[in-house]
Order: sequence, then C-alpha cells, then structure tokens
Amino acid sequence: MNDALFPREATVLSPGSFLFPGLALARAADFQNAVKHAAGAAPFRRVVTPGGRPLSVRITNMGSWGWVSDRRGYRYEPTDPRTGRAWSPIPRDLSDFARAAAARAGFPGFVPDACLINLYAPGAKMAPHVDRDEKDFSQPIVSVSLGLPAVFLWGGPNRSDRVRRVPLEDGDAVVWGGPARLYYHGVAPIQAGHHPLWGERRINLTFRKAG
Ligand code: MD3
Ligand code: FE
Repeated sequence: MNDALFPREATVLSPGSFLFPGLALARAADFQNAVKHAAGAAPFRRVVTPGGRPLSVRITNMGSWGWVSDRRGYRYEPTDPRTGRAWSPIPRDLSDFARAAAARAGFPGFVPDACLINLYAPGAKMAPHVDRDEKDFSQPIVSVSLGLPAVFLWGGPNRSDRVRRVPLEDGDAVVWGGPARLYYHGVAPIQAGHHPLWGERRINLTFRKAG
C-alpha cells in the first residue's frame, strides 16, 4: 500500500537524519538517465580497499570529485584514474533534488560536488564503515536508493555499537546529518529479485560535499 494515496511519512532517524520514503520515485527516469550517462563515461568498476580486499559493490561517480579506492588509500579525485578524464557533471535536476531534500532536513544551501554511485547485484553488501574522506562533516550526505530493496545497517559512533536494521526501498531518500553523519553504517547482502526499471540491481547514489 506504499503508493501515492498512502505515502509513508517522513521519519526522523536521529537528530539531523531523516528518511523520506519514496521521495525520488517521481524522478526515477531522471536518475536512470543520469546513471546511464555517468556509467557510459566511467563504467562501473570493482575497486579494492587499501588492504587489497575487493568490494562486492561496483562503483562510479558524477561531480567535480569522485570517490576512489585502491592500494594507495581512499580519497576523492577530480578525474577517473582509469581514463584521466573528468567525471560526468551532476545534472542540475539531481543536484536540486539533493539540495531540496537536505533543506527539508534542516540543511539549507547544500550544494553537492560529488555523487558516488554504488551498484549492488544480489549478494553484494557493504561492510560497516564511516564516511570520513570529506572535508566538512557539518555537511550532510543525501542518499537515494533505487531498484531492489536493501536492509541498511545503522550503528553508532563506535564500531562495537549495536546495529539498527532500517529497510531502504526503491525511491527512498535519506539525509544523514547531525551526529549520525559520523556513525558506522553498512548494507546487508542484497536479496535476489527483479525490479521493473532496474532489473536484478540495487543502485545507491550518495550526494556529498567533498571539497
Ligand atoms: C550514514 N552507501 O556509499 S547509503 C556509502 O546503500 C554508503 O550504498 C550505502 O554507505 C549504500 O558510503 C548506504 C546511506 C548512507 C550514506 C552515507 C552515510 C548513510 C550514511 C554517512 C554517514 C551516516
Ligand atoms: Fe557510507
């Protein structure tokens, strides 16, 4: 019953962090065009951690900065290391979407300069981690989930903190600001399934202010 007649309401996950169920659904085609364009210029790829372990998620980027990982570390780069070319720009409509979502969560004037795009096939997961490669942690991160559902694993400031399981569905937008900006988080293995627009995939975009 999660259709337009009975929208799930926005919920506060913690101070400064808000879930907006289905907020991106009306823009699914715009998101899909942008992802296709970005992946055409900089194909989804497997990367390794600095320790040499491959991530099960495949990644690409849009924006002035793109997040990369290799044996030399985690960092933001202005160009794709595989081609030396700039990442695709973040389309204005998507940047405006992220800005509007952030504003609704109490972060006016959010202008993302990086958008990491994660591609999950069934079985792919993300181990608990903290996003700390950005310069200013007072800036939120806006995430948009598309395609297959996921169970988001949401911890606390310490790796040992117990984890909340938050379902993230197609079209859900989340603004992560406030103390939770530096909390451990991950994604449980994606279950097999089929989505009419995205097929056997989950896509997650995270809009960030990196520089
Ligand atoms: C909470 N991505 O790309 S999005 C990531 O679903 C990442 O692909 C997950 O974690 C995914 O770094 C989760 C939600 C998210 C993103 C960044 C956060 C939640 C966050 C940063 C701080 C706290
Ligand atoms: Fe993260």
